[in-house]
Amino acid sequence: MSFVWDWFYSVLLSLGFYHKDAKILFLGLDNAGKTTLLRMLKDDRAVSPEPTIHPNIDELYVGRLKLRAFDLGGHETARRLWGDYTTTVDAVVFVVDTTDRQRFPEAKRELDSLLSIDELRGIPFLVLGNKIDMPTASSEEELKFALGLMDTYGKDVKEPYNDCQVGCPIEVFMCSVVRRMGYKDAFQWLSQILS
Ligand SMILES: Nc1nc2c(ncn2[C@@H]2O[C@H](COP(=O)(O)OP(=O)(O)O)[C@@H](O)[C@H]2O)c(=O)[nH]1
Ligand SMILES: [Mg+2]
Repeated sequence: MSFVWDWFYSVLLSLGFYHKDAKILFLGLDNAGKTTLLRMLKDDRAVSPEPTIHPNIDELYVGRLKLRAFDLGGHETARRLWGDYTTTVDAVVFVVDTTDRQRFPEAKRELDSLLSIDELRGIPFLVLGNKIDMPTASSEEELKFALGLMDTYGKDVKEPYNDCQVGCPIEVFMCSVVRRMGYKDAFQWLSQILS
């Protein structure tokens, strides 16, 4: 636990995030693993007592950094609640359950609609293909195809991203939140993009 946390915490510190008002939105269909991920990132350095403040919303404060998770898909109230949040969002983490192929089209619809929101234009999108510990999980290739993300930013970030004209930098990383696999590389990518 503390290994991931210490790593995450040091990334936040190195980004100057800890003392900065920044917001990272965790979005995705219900059951994707957002609450589990935020719980994983929480320890006593986080101020909020429990991440879950509402069945479809989680919130976590780390210093002045706000992490917020919302369920998408069929939850119009949740959408209304996160609507006002988009103006100052620094990054979006979009979590997908890779074992739930039936809902890939629904996940794609939600992702596409996020990518078309003006306020989110130019903001980095990290797509996490979660639950790869399960034998039924899709491959990265299959997920990218299902989400229409065959042409992504690239995992090797050579320089910080600062040109919003060409659209959102978006990349897919496969992970297992419960096994604590994969998301370290993913957040590393995000932190390099943001730095
Ligand atoms: N096998 C597996 N199950 C996971 C993983 N992450 C989350 N889950 C399970 O998926 C279910 C939904 O997780 P939750 O965090 O509540 O999803 P949310 O609706 O996006 O907040 C729970 O039963 C979790 O235990 C993972 O990496 N692997
Ligand atoms: Mg949840």
